[in-house]
Amino acid sequence: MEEFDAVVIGAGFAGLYQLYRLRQLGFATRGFEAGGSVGGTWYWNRYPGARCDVESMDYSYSFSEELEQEWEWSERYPAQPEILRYLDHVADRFDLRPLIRFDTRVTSAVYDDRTHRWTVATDHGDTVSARFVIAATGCLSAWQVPEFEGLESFRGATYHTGNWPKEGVDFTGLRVGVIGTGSSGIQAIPRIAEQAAALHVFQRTPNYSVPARNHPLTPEYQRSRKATYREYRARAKYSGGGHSAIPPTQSALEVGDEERWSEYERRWRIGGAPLMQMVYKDIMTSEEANRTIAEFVRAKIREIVRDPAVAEKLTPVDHPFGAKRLCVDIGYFETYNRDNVHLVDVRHSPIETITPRGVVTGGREYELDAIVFATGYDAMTGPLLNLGIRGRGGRRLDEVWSEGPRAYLGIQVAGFPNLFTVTGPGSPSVLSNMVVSIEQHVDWVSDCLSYMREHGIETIEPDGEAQDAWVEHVNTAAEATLHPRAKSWYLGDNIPGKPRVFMPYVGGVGAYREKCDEVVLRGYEGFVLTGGDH
Ligand code: N01
Repeated sequence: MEEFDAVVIGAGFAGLYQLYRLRQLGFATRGFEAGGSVGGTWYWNRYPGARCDVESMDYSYSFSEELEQEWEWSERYPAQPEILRYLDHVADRFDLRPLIRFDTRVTSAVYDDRTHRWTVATDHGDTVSARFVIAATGCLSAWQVPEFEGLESFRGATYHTGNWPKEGVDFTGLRVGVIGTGSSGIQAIPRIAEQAAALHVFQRTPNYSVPARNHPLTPEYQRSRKATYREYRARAKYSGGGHSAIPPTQSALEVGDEERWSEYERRWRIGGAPLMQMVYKDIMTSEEANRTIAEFVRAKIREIVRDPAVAEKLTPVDHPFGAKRLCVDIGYFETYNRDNVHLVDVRHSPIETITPRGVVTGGREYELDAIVFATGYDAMTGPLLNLGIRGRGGRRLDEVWSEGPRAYLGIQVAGFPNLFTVTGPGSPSVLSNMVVSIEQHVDWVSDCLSYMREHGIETIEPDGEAQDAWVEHVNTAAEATLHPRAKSWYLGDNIPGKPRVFMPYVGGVGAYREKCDEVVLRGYEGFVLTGGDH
């Protein structure tokens, strides 16, 4: 059995940077990646319209000034092929590929109480031993197709946005059904509509979406941003969401109706999520404040969509603005003005069955040549539970988390020594610019491993009480916001039977970073370290 200091699972933004850091520190490391190349979410999500909703100059690594200066982004919001090119470039520039076994899925990771080592097995028959396992498996990588009756009988093609064919799909002249109107559906629908003969959108919950106002980046803009990149990055690290937008101090309710409306209008014209979410300080904490912006977006939908009945169906009314992940689109609502696009409400009459010819709902069969599932993910916990993790005493992670995820700082789980989760449940993760959160976690883990080596420490894992207190804090923080007022994947609502627990930490990346640093300064407070001279 090959022996390593560490195994890193996943080769997306998190895995690549983790491999880079560990090699730099001289740890013998093996990476495993289920995909055929690097990229993680950007390797799999090749659906038409796939694009990041964080601006490209923010959604990029900060660890290398040279990389930061030499890479040129072409658009305000990077499209999937460009992000994948960037990650390919990173893998080559830092020579990371030799560390990774591609097309290889980890099937189990089992801790040995006697040797304090992990045995990691894969679907390719590899079995390796490592002191540390670092799950860089992403928060949104376990795609899910609901269990529709008759699905396997469908004679046309089926796709999931999160597992899109590498060679692409040509929908020209086809009758296409898209199920799901979250971020993925909202991006894919306008592009598929441009090709399909007829597009049926099966919508269960209408969503809030704001325009991206995407545009090419001029060389002058890039030059000016790059001139102050360091200061900018420093601000982002201590911000709320991992970008440098200035946090509002005013309440939406302190402002007159007209002034507030025109501020929303101004920001709608500029486009993008942070600007719309951060207009006033109480948008996500006060129902009344939230209603003002929800009403604004509803009015926009009515203004854009010509058919009032369709506009009505597209209008979100059952949850506050931003309580589910806010979508960012390019021409989404406008798409419903096309003659070939038909909106089917499956809230009131859910999809009954899928037949060889199409989808049945409301007593009608919609004949289709292809179905696109934009139905989301078993978020945050799914990718970890799929690894077959067994910790101290052979305890399975899925048993330990049977009532919802419990982790200390979202980075380690009591009972699973030397296992680290990059952007795990209980960390800001999906509520932030992921790259900022990833770099912070990877740096924390790398420093921790160095510290352990320096002091001869054998194992690290959370103390149960510290973990309980953190989980409690994460829940209390979420309850102070409007997030729990929506059914969302943040709470596991999209997976039947999944315990309803708010998984990401709403406290912001700056406050969270300070907490993580403070824990280290206090000698890894809340962690149990064994062996060594600490
Ligand atoms: O998934 P989702 P996603 N019958 O879970 C519907 C990130 N992301 O892939 O809302 C009918 O949000 C479901 O309906 P409902 C981002 O963090 C980022 O779109 O549960 N419909 C919903 O409409 C995002 O939040 C980017 O009622 C069913 C949809 O499927 C996250 O990934 C781009 C159904 C699922 O929406 C996930 O987004 C893309 C059923 N049985 C993704 N089951 C950017 O950066 C589910 N649905 C821009």
